[in-house]
Amino acid sequence: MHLKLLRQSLSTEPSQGGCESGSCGASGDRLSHLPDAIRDKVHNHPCYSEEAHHHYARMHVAVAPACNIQCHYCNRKYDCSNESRPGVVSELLSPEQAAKKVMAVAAKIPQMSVLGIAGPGDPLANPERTFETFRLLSDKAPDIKLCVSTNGLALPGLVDELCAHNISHVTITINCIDPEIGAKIYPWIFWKNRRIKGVKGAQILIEQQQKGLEMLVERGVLVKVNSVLIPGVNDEHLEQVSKVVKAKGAFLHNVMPLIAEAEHGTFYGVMGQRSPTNEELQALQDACAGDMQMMRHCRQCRADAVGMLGEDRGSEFTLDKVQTMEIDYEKAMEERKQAHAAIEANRKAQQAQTGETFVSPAQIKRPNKRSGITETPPVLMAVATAGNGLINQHFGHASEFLIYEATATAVRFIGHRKVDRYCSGGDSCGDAESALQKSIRALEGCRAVLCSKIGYEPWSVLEEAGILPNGEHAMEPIEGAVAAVYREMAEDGQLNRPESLAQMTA
Ligand code: CLF
Ligand code: SF4
Repeated sequence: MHLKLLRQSLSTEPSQGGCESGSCGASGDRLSHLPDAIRDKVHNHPCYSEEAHHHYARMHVAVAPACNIQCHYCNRKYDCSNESRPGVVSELLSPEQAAKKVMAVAAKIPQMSVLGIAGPGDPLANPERTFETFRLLSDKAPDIKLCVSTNGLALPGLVDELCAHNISHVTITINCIDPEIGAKIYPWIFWKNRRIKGVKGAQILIEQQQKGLEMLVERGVLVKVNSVLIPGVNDEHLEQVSKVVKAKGAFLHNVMPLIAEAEHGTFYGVMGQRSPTNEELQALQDACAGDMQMMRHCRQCRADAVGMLGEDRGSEFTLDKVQTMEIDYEKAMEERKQAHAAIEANRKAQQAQTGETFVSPAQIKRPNKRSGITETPPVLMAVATAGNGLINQHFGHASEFLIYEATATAVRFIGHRKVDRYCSGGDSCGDAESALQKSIRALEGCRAVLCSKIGYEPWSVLEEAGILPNGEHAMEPIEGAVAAVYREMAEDGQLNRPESLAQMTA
């Protein structure tokens, strides 16, 4: 019984029944339900495995400037917002410059495991530049996984070439399967030397995306589908999209919130189209999760992002800096191999530790039914982490918090929330008060925040706001710590509240 509950707590998604097959070992390896070939592909890919993103880094190279469609959430002055966060223009690289940059990053960041091409336009609308970059890298950095993200229009015609370059992971952005909805997202596509507008253009795009998905799955490439959630446009449609792409063999579905700021000059931004709230995003992800594995840890990276998801070390690797770097790639590859072996040993130890520390909250006293309380409610907790799957960051140093939901039987990751750092030390504390208030707003709905340390001042303010600061689980694995805090709250009677209050946390 205990092991079963532990396994549920390690799952990133509600149980699909896979654990009952006997394939879940006591090791707590949460990818163990996957066939070996797929497990090999995802275990160190920070986007395809939620747990891997605590340990491994990715980078993008911006080699693809052109695009063959127009999305209403995109302004070409900025990166492709299918896979990127608009806001800063990436430094465009030639394939040779890109290859050199990848080798420099891979030599300096031992966690690096994946190279993705995701813009700033559409990689497959720039096939020569994209494939030349992949060709150079397969030669020079054969241990790096190759990944690409596309709007899908040119995909079917390039599937063979993608496979010839050993591209193991492909993301297709599919926002709809209904051309009427598509016409509200894509004003035009460029197809066979003509610009095709409205429903007709959207119809062609959708057909190409679906065909490309089927072809990739047939060839054993892992496909992730990204969808931009646009309230009032495709919000009621994406559950159906999820069902269809799952049926066609997509491995993962990543529903991302629309980013539409007027200052980005996009059609949606200028028209005042709103972005979804955290609650709307989570509700849709939960609705789709019944049908397939959902990605919830996407950071909507830039087309030249470098580092762990959520951090951007691009400024350490600008073109001028990279040009002057001396790289002994053979040596770097060997060092990375050792670093990855250490990461894997650490992951195993953490999973074992989680197993030892995790005691099911279901084993604690049940609430008294006469009080009108029927069940300990789910609780949201925020976690400050600097990586490695541990509670290892000072509250004031966090620029984002991971959000977990604990229930009586499971702990699951549900997303992240960005904040302004409350404290950067030294003389920069002038804005601390407003930054703290913003953090508190960002943590709305959370009952606790787990961090390695926290100062007295923010402690009091958080407590007053009903968010319990907790520094008692510093350096512990996240899921085990969240489960332990839930148990402590339940034992203290903090969860024994009338149903009306309990609903506030869900
Ligand atoms: Fe890059 Fe995308 Fe490959 Fe990852 S990102 S091409 S699959 S290596 Fe990842 Fe960034 Fe989200 Fe993309 S967090 S935006 S899903
Ligand atoms: Fe912009 Fe990307 Fe859409 Fe092209 S596919 S219009 S680059 S968001």
